[in-house]
Amino acid sequence: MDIESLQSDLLGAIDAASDAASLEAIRVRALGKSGEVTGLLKTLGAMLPEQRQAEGPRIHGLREAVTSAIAERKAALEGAALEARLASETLDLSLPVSAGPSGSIHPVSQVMDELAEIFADLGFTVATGPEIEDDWHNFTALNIPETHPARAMHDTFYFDRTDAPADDQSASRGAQKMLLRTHTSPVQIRTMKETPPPLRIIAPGRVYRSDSDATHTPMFHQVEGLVIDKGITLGHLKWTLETFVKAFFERDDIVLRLRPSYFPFTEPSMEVDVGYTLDKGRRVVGGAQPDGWMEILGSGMVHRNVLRACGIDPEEWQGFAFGCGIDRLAMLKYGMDDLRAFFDGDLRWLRHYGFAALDVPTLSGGVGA
Ligand code: 2NL
Repeated sequence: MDIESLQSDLLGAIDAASDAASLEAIRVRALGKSGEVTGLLKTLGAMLPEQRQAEGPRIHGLREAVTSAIAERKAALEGAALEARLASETLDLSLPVSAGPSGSIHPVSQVMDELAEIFADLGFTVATGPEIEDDWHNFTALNIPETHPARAMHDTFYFDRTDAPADDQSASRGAQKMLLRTHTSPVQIRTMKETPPPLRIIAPGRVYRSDSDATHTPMFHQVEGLVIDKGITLGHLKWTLETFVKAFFERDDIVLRLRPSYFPFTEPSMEVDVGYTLDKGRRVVGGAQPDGWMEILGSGMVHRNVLRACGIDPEEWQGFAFGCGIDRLAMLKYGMDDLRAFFDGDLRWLRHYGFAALDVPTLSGGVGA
């Protein structure tokens, strides 16, 4: 066959190829190892120089024409295939979903909801505030002196910037250091300054300390409670904590032990232990005759200096406050042993310990149910 008719033959076949496979078959037939064009190229070696000069450009021209025709046809076929796919794979976003949500409620969120519910029954509301705080609200107003170890760099995450907007306290002190709050107490400070007593609030949320090991994470969750009223005593504090712990652990045989302690913001101050009993070597909160004690809370009567800093007259108003770690409460109630797993985002852990997403987040969804 001469070169012209071979070329028109091949170009015709390329044009007629209707899919990638038939196009590939033509490429092999023409340009493959023993293809027709390849065969012609091989004949060049045996030709006399003059003959090669005449035939060479014609055979190379044939190869180029076939190669570019194949490339063109390939692009056209791929374009058409994409168009067809786009047309067939349209997504109707208005259709109803076929599966329910697959996420779950994190144990920390579950416990926060439980706390809000328990304290709502006792007349408390939930207060929130900024996680980026200034020195005054996080420390000074809480009667924490400049020299207190809690202010040291190794505990507190400070920001570089010192040009905080000056409020009425800082105006006389100049620019304030900004920091990540180390407890949720500044929320209560803000509430006391803004809302006249009586007050009953809890402040749950994230807090930050520069600390990281098996039992400490640099971010953790805390809940604090505050009551300000007339004639408030340690008796009110003790009853409130007992009522709370019984409701949270869903049993009545809870024994609390109050030990004298020290916090700069309360006077007197107490640490609260809860009795546990051993069940196959595991500590379980509760039991009328405890096998041992676990510390779960810090508390006390609000220091007069704190009340004064918030513009409340300590001769007229008294109060109690308490604070505890939410992550630890969750571990005790739901039997988790590694704090760090809380913040790993491991889906297997979340599926195991998480709570059903559409559950009403109440005590009835807890261990008792
Ligand atoms: C602990 C101890 C505590 C408070 C927090 C507080 C807040 C204000 C005034 C007075 Cl605004 N007190 N909070 C009181 C006692 C203890 O927490 O060990 N937390 C993990």
